[in-house]
Amino acid sequence: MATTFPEGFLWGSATASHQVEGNNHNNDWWQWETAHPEMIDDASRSGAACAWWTGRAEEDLAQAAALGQNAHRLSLEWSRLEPEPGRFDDAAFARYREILTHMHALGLMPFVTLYHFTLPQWAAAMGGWTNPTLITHLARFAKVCATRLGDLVRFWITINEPMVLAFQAYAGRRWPPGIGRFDAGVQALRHLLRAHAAAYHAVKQAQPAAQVGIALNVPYFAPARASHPLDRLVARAQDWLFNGMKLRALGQGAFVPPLGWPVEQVPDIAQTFDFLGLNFYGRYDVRFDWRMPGMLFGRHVQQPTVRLEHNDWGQPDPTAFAASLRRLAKHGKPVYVTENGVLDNADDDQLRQRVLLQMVGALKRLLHEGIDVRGYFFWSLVDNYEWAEGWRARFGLIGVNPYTQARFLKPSAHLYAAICRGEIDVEEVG
Ligand code: IFM
Repeated sequence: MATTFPEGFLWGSATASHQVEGNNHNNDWWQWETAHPEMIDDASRSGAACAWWTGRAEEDLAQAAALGQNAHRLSLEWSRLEPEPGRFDDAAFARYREILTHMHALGLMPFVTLYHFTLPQWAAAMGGWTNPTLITHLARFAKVCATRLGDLVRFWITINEPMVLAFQAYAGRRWPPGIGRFDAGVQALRHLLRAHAAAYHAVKQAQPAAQVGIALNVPYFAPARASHPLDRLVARAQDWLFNGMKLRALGQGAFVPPLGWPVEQVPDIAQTFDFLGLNFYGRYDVRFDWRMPGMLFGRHVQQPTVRLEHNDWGQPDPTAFAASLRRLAKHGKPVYVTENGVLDNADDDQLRQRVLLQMVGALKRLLHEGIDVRGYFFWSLVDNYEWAEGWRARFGLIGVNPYTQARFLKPSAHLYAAICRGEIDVEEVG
């Protein structure tokens, strides 16, 4: 029996500019990789990445379409399109038009992210997201993009994973600018959410029929010992910090930071989305640990029954995935899974195949419950440059050797193709 997903359901995969295009030498990440190889696990650089800018985009996207996908999520590289404040580059716009036109010809519905982690160097030099001026800069960029590309793009995503960025780059030190102060993280998140709202209105103004959303990484935080009061408390605190705070701002227009920080009413942020995008990687089991104030006294522990080579993304648990999706759906707008995937460095990617089947099984269950999920984008179409993990962490359906640009299809690419084409009946999970 064939898998029953609604007519028009979008099955795609996702990528981001810096991770695939190559030679994005005018952004903050290029500068960071060059100046701080010690901050990248394998000291590698993005370099030519997957060579999408110089022509490989067409080939990989054609492969996605041949594998039964009908949508693709990519991002625009701000540093290419606006290399200096207020100066927009016609050649870069032309290249994106070429890629987007090609996607339409292949039957791939574009979902386009305006800002996916990389800032033009001029914006980074202004202090990045500690500087509220970036709010109007992103809004202007959004308006120009919608004006110049709106005939090819109906679905826009303003910002990718604002909280991950605030956490890694401002509260933490792993990503540029590597400030490492909790207050800088809170400030960056506030500015990012305001920039999202400003970009939302800017796109709608230029292109009223556009559907504009935001991609949120919403992991599931569970107490490591289910009935332990301190584990429960710290799991809730981490959930508030990582998930609750941004969802409250987007839903009700109140910015409520933890630890006694003042509450700020931000009504201009409330309801600034036509859909919500869920990026889901895993469940974190949180155990109270008084030695970890920076993590709100919660340590992430791995259940002894789970074996993963890397646990930074949490346990890829379908029940937790379903809970995060239900949580976003409560906001009353359509939901898209804008990213879901798992690190698996093995060429025969058995873990990736297992996880894919479980997550699609959970999705099927949610659709039967009546949850308004309209699409699923696997992260990622191709192995690509994984930020602080460099080339060491592989997430692709298609294997890529960044040094030779050789490609190969992993078993998960074929499995996903069978799912997209409705050729296998995935078992419901949950
Ligand atoms: O590669 C990243 C992507 O840029 C944002 N979401 C998570 C992915 C895997 O870590």
